[in-house]
Amino acid sequence: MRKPVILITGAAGEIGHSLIQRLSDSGRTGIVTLDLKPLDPEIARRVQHPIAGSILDRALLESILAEYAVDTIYHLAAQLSTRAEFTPVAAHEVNVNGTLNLLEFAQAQGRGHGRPVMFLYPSSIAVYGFSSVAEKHAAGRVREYQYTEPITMYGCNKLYCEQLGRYYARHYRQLDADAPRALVDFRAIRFPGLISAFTVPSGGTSDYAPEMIHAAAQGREYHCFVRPDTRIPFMAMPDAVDAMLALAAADRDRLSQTVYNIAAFNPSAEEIRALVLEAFPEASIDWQPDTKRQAIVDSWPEAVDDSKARADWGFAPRYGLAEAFSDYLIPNIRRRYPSGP
Ligand code: AKB
Repeated sequence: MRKPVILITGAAGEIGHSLIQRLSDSGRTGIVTLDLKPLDPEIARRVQHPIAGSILDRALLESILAEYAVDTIYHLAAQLSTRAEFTPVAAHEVNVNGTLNLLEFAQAQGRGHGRPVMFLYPSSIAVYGFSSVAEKHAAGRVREYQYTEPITMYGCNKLYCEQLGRYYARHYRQLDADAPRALVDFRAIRFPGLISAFTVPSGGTSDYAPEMIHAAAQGREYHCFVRPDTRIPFMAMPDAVDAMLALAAADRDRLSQTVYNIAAFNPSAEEIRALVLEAFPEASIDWQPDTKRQAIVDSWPEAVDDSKARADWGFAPRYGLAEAFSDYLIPNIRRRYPSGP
């Protein structure tokens, strides 16, 4: 008998860290993880089987298939937008071929145990692409299908994988005489920039917000790589994890689409700086925009329309901007860096 489990790829990353904590705090056992990097020991103890390896290793995926009955996959492994621009082919390999491997894995799992495998996929606001700041301002809150002409490899990869997921969920091998049942229950969320009190991201372009806060809390100066007026959507990590769990728990019949925007707050970089200075008045934060990274952030929307997520599966974030700082970020970050200012 294969053991029923949840599989989390990219588990050592920021979302993985918080997701594992939340699942295990709620009593969920049977978590198997796959990542090249080792998990933090505090996270690893909550996992039944942390597997060190790559999503590109098909033999490894076969062995997981043979050992476990995977009901749900959180496919978090990805190369983020800044990193992907330096190694676009490698990023495509991980972000697209890795996702294809996992979708095939899910289909095979579903065939093995005869029921659909839930496939949760974190997409991103990077799937959007504006050609100018004027167009971005004029667009305001964008819907899922608008302005999807990304300018980054990561954005292209995420947009395409959303489509791949929809294909596996609805049209897989549609011409086969014995067309297999669609056994992948694909559900994607387009995440804004995420801010965690416990981890600092790396390789992304929305990283300026979390970097600014964590630097101030450690008494380190910060040179912000975007202009003060830069505005994109952000969200506190607990709301992102809650959203994934809420989408996973939603009744499939209520889901009118496979990909959902979600939104919480969308401060300018200057507004973030002001909140950081309120908490850490001695913080030294200046502006040193990097034209190339700035262009990436300028191509992302300043706000997204999440009315479908709210209507279909009840998405409702706990934290607005002020509460994210006062109730979540600042108290936890102060505890995290006890020798900070
Ligand atoms: C990145 O900056 O690449 C990510 C994202 C917005 O998806 N944080």
